[in-house]
Amino acid sequence: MLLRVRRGWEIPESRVTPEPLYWNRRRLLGAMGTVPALAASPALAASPALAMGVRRVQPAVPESDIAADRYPAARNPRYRLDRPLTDRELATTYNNFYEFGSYKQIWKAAQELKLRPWTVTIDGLVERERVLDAEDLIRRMPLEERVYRLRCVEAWSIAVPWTGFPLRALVELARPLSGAKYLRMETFLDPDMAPGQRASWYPWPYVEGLTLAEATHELAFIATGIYGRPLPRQNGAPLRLAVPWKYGFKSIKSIVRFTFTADRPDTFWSTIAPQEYGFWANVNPEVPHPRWSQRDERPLGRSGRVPTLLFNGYGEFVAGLYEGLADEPLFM
Ligand SMILES: Nc1nc2c(c(=O)[nH]1)N[C@H]1C(S)=C(S)[C@@H](COP(=O)(O)O)O[C@H]1N2
Ligand SMILES: [Mo]
Repeated sequence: MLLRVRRGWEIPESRVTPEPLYWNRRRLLGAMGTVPALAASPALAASPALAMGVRRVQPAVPESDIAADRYPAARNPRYRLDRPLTDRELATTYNNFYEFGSYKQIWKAAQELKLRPWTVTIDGLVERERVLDAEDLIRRMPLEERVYRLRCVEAWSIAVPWTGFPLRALVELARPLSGAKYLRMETFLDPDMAPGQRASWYPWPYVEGLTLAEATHELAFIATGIYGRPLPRQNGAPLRLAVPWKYGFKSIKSIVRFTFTADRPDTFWSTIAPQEYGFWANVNPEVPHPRWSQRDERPLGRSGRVPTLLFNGYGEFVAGLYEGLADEPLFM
């Protein structure tokens, strides 16, 4: 049978890191001597278990308190999973958020993310540019819960209940002009707060983009919460994108700006490694990454691998978006 089962060690972490500067980073870590200390987080410094030096304590992962009274929201039953939910513990302590470091345990460093004030700018080709307070924006949106899968290009995956609102609701609020063809999204820029942003070889701030057809597709979601509570900082508080048919790097975290443009925006990863990460980044098990196969994936918390699905299993929803675009590199 065609199903190939692989073991975790067959794809070493050094090969699945989505950037070509692995050795630079190793050199830098060596120069720094240590990885960032737990004591950097006031919330953790106060933990008696850590003060006593107890190892392997269950981290009490703090969540944000933005519009906390709006949670939990009713689950939208339209979106279903083919697998169990990932444990909250895992999905909130194994993350990619390069602003806080290029290792998976950035959740500690990410507690430095200051959520108030947080403004969201809507600009570019819109009827009227505006700056909104993130909490006000979240409060005026219709919150719902959706269980979605997320497939990282590095071949690990999670299945989580996001709370949030359709990106289309934000596009409608923005009233784009007819010349708008793309939506560009940008993460905060604050190297004092986010140590990863002091790494000058990255093109900060993190930028992602969608076509307007993608951005107004029913699946495109702005997550403001997870597991029935506001997002923890490490998962992209106060608001982040969730586009489950695309590789995880499209789902940009901690957004401060939505810009409507006529031209396709340059994105963070496609600027760093254009031969490896493209604009479209739709999941396809048949199209390998230049350095590894995308045929299967490792769901966090489960032993063994499962087959990766075309459009991450969302083909019935999204395949129509790409008709007539066969010449585009849709799957990288
Ligand atoms: N701003 C920002 N957004 C980001 C990233 C990042 O490094 N910075 N990493 C991306 C990648 S590669 C993945 S897989 C997902 C991970 O989301 P999670 O940590 O909530 O599972 O966030 C994406 N959004
Ligand atoms: Mo990723």
